[in-house]
Amino acid sequence: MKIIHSQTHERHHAVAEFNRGAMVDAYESPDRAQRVIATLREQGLGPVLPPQAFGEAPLLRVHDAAYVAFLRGAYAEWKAAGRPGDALPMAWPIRDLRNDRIPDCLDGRLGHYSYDISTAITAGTWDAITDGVDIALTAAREVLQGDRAAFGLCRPPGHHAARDYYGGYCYLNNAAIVAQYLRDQGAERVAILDVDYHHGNGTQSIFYDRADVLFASIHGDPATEYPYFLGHADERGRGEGEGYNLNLPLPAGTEWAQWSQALETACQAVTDFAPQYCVVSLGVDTSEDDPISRFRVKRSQFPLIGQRIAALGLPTVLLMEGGYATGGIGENVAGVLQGFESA
Ligand code: OKP
Ligand code: ZN
Repeated sequence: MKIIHSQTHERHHAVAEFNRGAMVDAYESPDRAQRVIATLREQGLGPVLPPQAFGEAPLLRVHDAAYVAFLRGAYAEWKAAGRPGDALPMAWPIRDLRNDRIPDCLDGRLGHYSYDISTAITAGTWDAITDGVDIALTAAREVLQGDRAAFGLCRPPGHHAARDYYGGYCYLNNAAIVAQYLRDQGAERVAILDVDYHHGNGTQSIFYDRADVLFASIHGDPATEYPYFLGHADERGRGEGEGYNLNLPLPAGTEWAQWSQALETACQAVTDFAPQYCVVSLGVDTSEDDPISRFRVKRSQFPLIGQRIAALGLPTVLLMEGGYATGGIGENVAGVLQGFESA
């Protein structure tokens, strides 16, 4: 299958992230995508193609225009204010604090448009995230034009980003933008299958009221895992969207036997939905080696994920999300893609 990749992601490089009371090296690093592309090439997957430019229209179908303008300018504003390092928020409008007035000052807007402190806006963030959207859309275009599947090697990931806020290392929601693009190109129904360890709260939020995009996610139980505040099984969609959101939270320590049962449930829901396309939020942080996650999927089991997704029999756009065990990230992604192709 075609792999869409460019090196622009390297411009997004957070100096450090706040974790459990200390600043540590950022887990979401350029090294991740470098290792993935190196392994995919070694294993003869591909061809590897560069992204085409789609402009801002497709991302504005999903994201708020003022939010996008904020992302574009935030780093320059931060530097103009004489701040050191990367742009980080300090305060957020929880519960009865106001969301309806966007503060004038930069610190206020950083808090208004974000929900955690782990998601730095760096000098090259805008370049990397807009290139990531082009990567995702280029993969989608290949599938629209008849390819069985394509892989977009997006970095940073996207599934925690909602219509007008960022967090969880995510700024623009690549999977949501692709699903909307496929709809706009004429697909009636699109399924998004999210197999990243973390709940795709941004994707859920974007499509929560809609019956035309199914969101199905297998993830660490938010009672104990990031993003903590969304991703429970009782979130089933709202209004017309009721019944089109499926969360399958699993406990820390979950191994293949239980995880693969959840995959079966999610895949059955996708099949019942009868979509024209499937978009996969492909995180490999379900690995037993992942430093920030707590499932126990083994390297030898990643091909089985690809096989099961291929068995849906749908034109499929696979997009990179998480995976922080840099030693095995390339092999695990390659395993999914090989499994898909062998099915
Ligand atoms: C992104 B994706 C604090 C730990 C919080 C945020 C995890 C984001 C995961 N430093 N980490 O879903 O792989
Ligand atoms: Zn994740």
